[in-house]
Amino acid sequence: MRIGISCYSTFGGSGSVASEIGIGLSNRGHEVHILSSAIPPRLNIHRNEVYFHEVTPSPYPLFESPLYGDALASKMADITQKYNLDIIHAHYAIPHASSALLAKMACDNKVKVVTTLHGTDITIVGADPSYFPMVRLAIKQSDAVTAVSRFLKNQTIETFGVGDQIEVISNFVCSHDLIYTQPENQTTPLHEVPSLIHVSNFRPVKRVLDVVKIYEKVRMTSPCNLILIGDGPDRSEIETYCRKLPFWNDIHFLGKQNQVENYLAKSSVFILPSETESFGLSALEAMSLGVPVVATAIGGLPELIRDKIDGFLHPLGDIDSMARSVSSLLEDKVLRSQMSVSSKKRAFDSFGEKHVIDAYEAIYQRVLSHK
Ligand code: GMT
Repeated sequence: MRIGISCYSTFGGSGSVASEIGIGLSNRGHEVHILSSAIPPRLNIHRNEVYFHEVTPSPYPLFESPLYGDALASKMADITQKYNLDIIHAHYAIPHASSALLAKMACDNKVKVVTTLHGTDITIVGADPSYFPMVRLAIKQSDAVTAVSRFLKNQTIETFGVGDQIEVISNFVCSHDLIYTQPENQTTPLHEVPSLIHVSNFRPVKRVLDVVKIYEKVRMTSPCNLILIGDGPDRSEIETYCRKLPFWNDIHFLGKQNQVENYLAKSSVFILPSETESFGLSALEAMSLGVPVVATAIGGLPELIRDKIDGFLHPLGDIDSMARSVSSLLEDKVLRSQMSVSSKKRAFDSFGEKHVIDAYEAIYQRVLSHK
């Protein structure tokens, strides 16, 4: 099949998932075209045989801001016609899905549109009145819609009153990446001074300040470092807060990193105290490297992390309980080792790449069989 994939080029999960799907499909012999404003970090086009098409909205004095959605729709229509695409797969509804529907119209309905809902395109931004009608239209008019968790499907139906047809296809870990090629029986090494780690886009929904407060409590009994990876609107304020702490030198703000796996593999506990999380790809990636997760029992996280087996789940904002769980993992090496093994097994047994790529291929074939 000839498949166009549109996504954000950020370090965030939806761009990573879209890139990995593209690579997986290309490895199976499909012709894959990625459309985005820049090459997504996960897409190593020197190594993977996928085409990349940059979307560049031209400025014009009349426009108050660049018209990305229109430029994307035009690029989708252009690429569909030039390469005779069968499918446009839109990742994150806003604006990719409505742009894809416009492109479909521009191509006399000769291309099918598959939309994957990722998270805040439903739970936060999509529910905002300024985007709601377009997201609802995309859910109704796409040839197929998928969601990355059961939680997200239910949330879509509850919020938009449509979406019974949505298929749940979870995110996945990739066996082709260096990060996932450690021997099966190798668990995370237990270091003399352990590190806690958090990876996110530092948006309010991630509650990174909770991570720091958990660390402050854990530090009272267990010596450890804190590694914070990523960047975003909350980083500066949190960094200012941390600079006032006596153990500021043990908190490492590393910014955006291409090789997060290098830090994950050396860490003892991953902390994810999000306010909402439709899936939690960063948690899955930590688990795949044998790092137990302490997180909120929210959104799609309980579909991924089994409480007291792969890590610990707690109510939103319950910093005391999360700190106790982190401390227990640091202090009890047997517990940590058991959870490390379960996490890794859970990641590969339940969230492996093969059945996810199979599922997307099956959807493409199905929508193409409907003339
Ligand atoms: O929705 C967002 O805020 C960003 C989005 C992204 O592009 O990373 O994250 C969502 O999609 C990821 C990939 O499917 C999921 O792993 C994240 O849980 C989800 N984020 C939220 O629901 C907050």
